[in-house]
Amino acid sequence: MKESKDDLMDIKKTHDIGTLSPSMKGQKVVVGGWVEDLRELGKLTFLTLRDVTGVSQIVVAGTENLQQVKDLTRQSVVQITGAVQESKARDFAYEIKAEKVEILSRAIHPLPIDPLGRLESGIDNRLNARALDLRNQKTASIFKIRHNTLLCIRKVLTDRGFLEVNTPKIIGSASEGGANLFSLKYFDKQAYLAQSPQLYKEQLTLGLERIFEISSFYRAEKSHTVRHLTEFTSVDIESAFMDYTDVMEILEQLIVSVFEHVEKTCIQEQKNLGIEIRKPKTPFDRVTYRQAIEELGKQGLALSFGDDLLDSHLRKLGEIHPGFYFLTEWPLKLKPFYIHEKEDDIEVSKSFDLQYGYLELSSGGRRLHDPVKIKARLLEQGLDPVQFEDHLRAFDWGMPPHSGWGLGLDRLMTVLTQIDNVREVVLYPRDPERLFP
Ligand code: AMO
Repeated sequence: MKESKDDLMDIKKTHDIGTLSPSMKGQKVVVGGWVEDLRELGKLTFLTLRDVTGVSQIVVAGTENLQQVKDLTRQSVVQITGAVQESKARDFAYEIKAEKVEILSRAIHPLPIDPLGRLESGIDNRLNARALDLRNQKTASIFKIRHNTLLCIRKVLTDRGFLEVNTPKIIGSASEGGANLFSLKYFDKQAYLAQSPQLYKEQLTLGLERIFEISSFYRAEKSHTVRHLTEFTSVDIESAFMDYTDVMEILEQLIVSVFEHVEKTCIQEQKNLGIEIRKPKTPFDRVTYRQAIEELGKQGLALSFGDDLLDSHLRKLGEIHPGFYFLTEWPLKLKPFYIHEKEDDIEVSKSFDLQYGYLELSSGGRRLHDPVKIKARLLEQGLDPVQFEDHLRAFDWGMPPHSGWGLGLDRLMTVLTQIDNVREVVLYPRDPERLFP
């Protein structure tokens, strides 16, 4: 069988652009990437070639090579074989003199968005062409920071003795109760998408003591805000033999470590985004719910014990406590059935939210581990204990006291990158309107 030109072509590169330097003068290299810019100057054509690691200038000369790049569109993918040489260009410390130019894939013209960002595109257009949007260095920087955040979270929790687990996302009954569940047909049965790993993570403390999960969860909420998605990423931990104040301390340390790690490892990314990531001040303020309603009362926002804090209240509290702070000890009746009461003040719960100004980043608390109490709380909240039978069984097998939290990774990313809209920090966000791409 005759091989086609494509089969014969070696598509590999010898170097990523980011590894090249002026000290490699004279060395032959094969690089590949996409053409950001293209300028004809007399008998030469200059290409600006980018790959995921960096950007370089390519000098193209000679009839055959010039013919190759003559009608080349920006963002097309090329492979260049050539030698590193000194450059006279202001922006480049070296350049590559092309010996061979291979066009691997042509980009159409015009493209749906300008990935260089010279022509500004609205967020909807950018999300509709998300893969191309990632060639924009600002957008790529967000996801490099996200990657480094995840690396750091895994390291910190592993070092603290937590084991990473994966719990099911297709479930047979509601994990937390409530109406915001997506339902789906599971062959001839009714199933749901998990809102949270809550029940599984609690059960797992029975055998594994300290666990964490980083995963997508689903909420069928028709919220059109910059902080809500229908599919979001949650970092969840659960630990046996810890109280709520212990897991708050872990959360605070984790946040500080993430900021320190990203500050050090994502220097170019911060430049690209025009931001400076700095370690937050510690310890974070700890404000009880009772203190919070007192503070709000002084600002003319009168609330009684047991009232939920609305967006307007949280915004006011955010002005009083800018940055990170814990809002603790919520009225028990405002918290889910699994949250433990304070032994010396049973209307109050052993719970907390981590706030960044008005924005809720995490919530957690000490859990009930006595099945009799859990059943009573389910009934109080109008939930049917029969629906929770599988879960409750585990509480008869020797369930240790335990605490945990769930942290919204996407919301944390908006704080780190100083970008308001959560859609910017998620590759393919899902909200009530957006199901594609
Ligand atoms: P909660 O429902 O407060 O708690 O969720 C935990 C954190 O997840 C994030 N989050 C969201 N982010 C984006 N879009 C959404 N629709 C969305 N919903 C929630 C928030 C929130 O603080 N089981 C408990 C946690 C626990 O007690 O361990 C729970 O799910 O940042």
